[in-house]
Amino acid sequence: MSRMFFNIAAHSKHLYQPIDNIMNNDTSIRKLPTNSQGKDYVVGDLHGCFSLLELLLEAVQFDKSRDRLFSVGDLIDRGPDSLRCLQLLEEPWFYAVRGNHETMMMEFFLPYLINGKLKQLEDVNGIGFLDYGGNWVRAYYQADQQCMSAEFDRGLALIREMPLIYSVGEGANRFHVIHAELISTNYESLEKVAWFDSDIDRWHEEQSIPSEVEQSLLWGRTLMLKRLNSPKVRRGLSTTFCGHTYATSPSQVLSHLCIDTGAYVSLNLDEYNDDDEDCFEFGLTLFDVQNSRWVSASYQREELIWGHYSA
Ligand SMILES: [Mn+2]
Repeated sequence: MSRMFFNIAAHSKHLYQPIDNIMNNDTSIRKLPTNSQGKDYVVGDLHGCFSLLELLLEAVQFDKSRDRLFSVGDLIDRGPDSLRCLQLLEEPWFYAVRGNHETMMMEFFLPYLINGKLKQLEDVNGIGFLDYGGNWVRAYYQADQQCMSAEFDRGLALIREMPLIYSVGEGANRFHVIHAELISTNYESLEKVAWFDSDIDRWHEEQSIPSEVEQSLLWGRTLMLKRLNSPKVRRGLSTTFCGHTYATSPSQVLSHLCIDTGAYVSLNLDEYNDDDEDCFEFGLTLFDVQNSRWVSASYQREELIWGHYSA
């Protein structure tokens, strides 16, 4: 896969070129063939919890020469190593869709991306990014030069190329990776409406995702919060790995398999006032697509939790 970068390097302003579009929309949906050489894994919302991912990759003996790791997005914010997680996007075996946190970060830095200068690191456009977990970026602000560090700029450039949907393989082996959900915004007022593989194929052909679909992909919580007694599998929609809304174990509704189990929640359980024993199940989950097995690592427990998922 080719990786394209745009030059936002404020420290090399002679190379600076203004951008007219915050995201590279040509790559909103990426299709990949089945991995015939190795295994495919999907990991839940990393939120900077890089060390948990390292534990999991070691536990499954992830083979960087043959296996692929997909991410449901939200690589950054809240946890300890946000930039390190973003830098995973440079690895040839790593494929992440854009989450609402990457989107907020790009919107926050839009004036910087346009001007190449950042006079102060304040939330002037009202997005709330800094308060919503983005405070870590302060460490990379170079006030004397009114710009971010070079490695941070590189991370921003990587975000611009993140798609909203990865669609992998064909037929019965097909699966998708998204951040939140593929559900119509009219879901509650109308009949159940989950989008289908055929919609994804059409958006891919048209190289355009409708804006209301993009909102659901980034922010939707209809499925995970309402559950709605819906069947686990939605005919016409292949297994769709997603995150965004955490639970204590992977669960499936209308073909959406949510694998966000609250990695950053396990970082500081006290904040959540959760007396429930279940809280030790929070962590980062890595899902083995072909074998429907998963493993979870947490900051609050030494041992990994292994599970097998059956629809
Ligand atoms: Mn999210």
